[in-house]
Amino acid sequence: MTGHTARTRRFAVLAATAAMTVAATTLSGGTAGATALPVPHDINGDGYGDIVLPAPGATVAGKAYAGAIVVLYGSANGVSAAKRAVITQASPGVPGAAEEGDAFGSSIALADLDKDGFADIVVGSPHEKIGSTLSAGAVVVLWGGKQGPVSGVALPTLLEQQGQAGRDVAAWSGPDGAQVLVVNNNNATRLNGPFKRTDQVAASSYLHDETGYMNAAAYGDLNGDKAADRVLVNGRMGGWSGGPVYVNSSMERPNRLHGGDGLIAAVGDVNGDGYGDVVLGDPDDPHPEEGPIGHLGGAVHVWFGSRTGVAYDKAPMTVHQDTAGVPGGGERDDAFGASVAVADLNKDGAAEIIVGTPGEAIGTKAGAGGVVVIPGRRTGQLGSGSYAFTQGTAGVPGAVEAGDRFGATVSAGDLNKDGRPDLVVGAAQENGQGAVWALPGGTSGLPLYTSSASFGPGSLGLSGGDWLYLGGDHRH
Ligand SMILES: [Ca+2]
Ligand SMILES: [Ca+2]
Ligand SMILES: [Ca+2]
Ligand SMILES: [Ca+2]
Repeated sequence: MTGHTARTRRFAVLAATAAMTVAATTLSGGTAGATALPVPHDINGDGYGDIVLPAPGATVAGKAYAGAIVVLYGSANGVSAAKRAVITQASPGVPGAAEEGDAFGSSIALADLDKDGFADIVVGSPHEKIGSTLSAGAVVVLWGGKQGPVSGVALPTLLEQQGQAGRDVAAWSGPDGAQVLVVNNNNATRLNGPFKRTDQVAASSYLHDETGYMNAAAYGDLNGDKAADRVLVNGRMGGWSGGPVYVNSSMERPNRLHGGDGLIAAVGDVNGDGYGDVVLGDPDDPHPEEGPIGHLGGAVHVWFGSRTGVAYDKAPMTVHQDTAGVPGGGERDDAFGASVAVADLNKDGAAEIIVGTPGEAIGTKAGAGGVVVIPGRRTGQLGSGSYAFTQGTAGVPGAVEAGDRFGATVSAGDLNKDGRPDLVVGAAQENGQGAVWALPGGTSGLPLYTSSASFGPGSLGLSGGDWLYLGGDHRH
């Protein structure tokens, strides 16, 4: 893809509208929030993990950028376009109405919120107009079930006046109950369960009040108590390459990670000690006026969990393309860390970090993009044994083209019930509209490139022009 700058602006105007009240300390750059691929969960209860794809720029009944999501149901053969559901705000049972620029599907999270055995889908539409407020944002839950999602409920977002509620969402279901985190422009709201299909969600709490530009949220278990720990990531701020990061923050206790810096987060047990670790993607190059913060080409930072959670005063372990064992080298605009997922691909007990580098040049093709997998390990510096793949890897469908942004989003989870996580990769600008790849995990942990499949808007029945963002992109 090339030459779509004018349309980017059109999307930005349509989709971002008046709520672009970016804090003065924010560097220019990101407009919409984190648009990531969720971790697969079983939505229809057949035992196979299902993946939900964002398509926030899809046209719905003539409404440009109204947005859609696509459920690809897992099976013994993984996912296929034949077993899918395309869901929009015009679908029966979905709260709200499909309107131009809503960007439904900008954020997605999966968890069994009502604990009926079917995973439920939390979907944000951050540019939804509420009353006369443009881009107030809205979040809905679509209930999982045997027939897939056929009904849903709107969640209270509490802080609509902040704008862009649903920039990102995270969801949790554990022995301690269910929770949803809703990120808006400057803040985040936690919604506590119980979530019931028959009731409005009752309990909600105001969560966080640091001045800033909130970008992303994640849940995990950092101290082994099987209860939810929350990670919130600010957007770009002056003096940082990304934004500061907060763990279990509240109005009273911000709990900011020392030197914490990134744009997106994922949680998984990278060193196999039973405690979830916070993995941050920090894709931005050091800013010339702000000093040498960040790493050229981007980086990933890991805070290790422990019995007492993450150590706020400790430095993280940092990995980038100039770390020994990691393929490639850090170059301007690689955007290593633009997407991260954590999953134990080779089943050795230490989870791998899957990192997107959507800005990476492949040969002479600028911004073609790639994915790097960093093996988890119990001790020592992460990096050794890393490997990378692109659309040019033998067996991977597609071709390396400039500006595809392959790796703009990544996810991992078992879609074919063989016990091994499969990889899902988005290329935000494939043919200008985006596309998604599913790569089955092999016995060695390496993806089975020759068994992988790709899905474009046509194969999924989506309509729309350029900037459809099938598969998402963390920075529109
Ligand atoms: Ca399923
Ligand atoms: Ca459920
Ligand atoms: Ca750990
Ligand atoms: Ca592993």
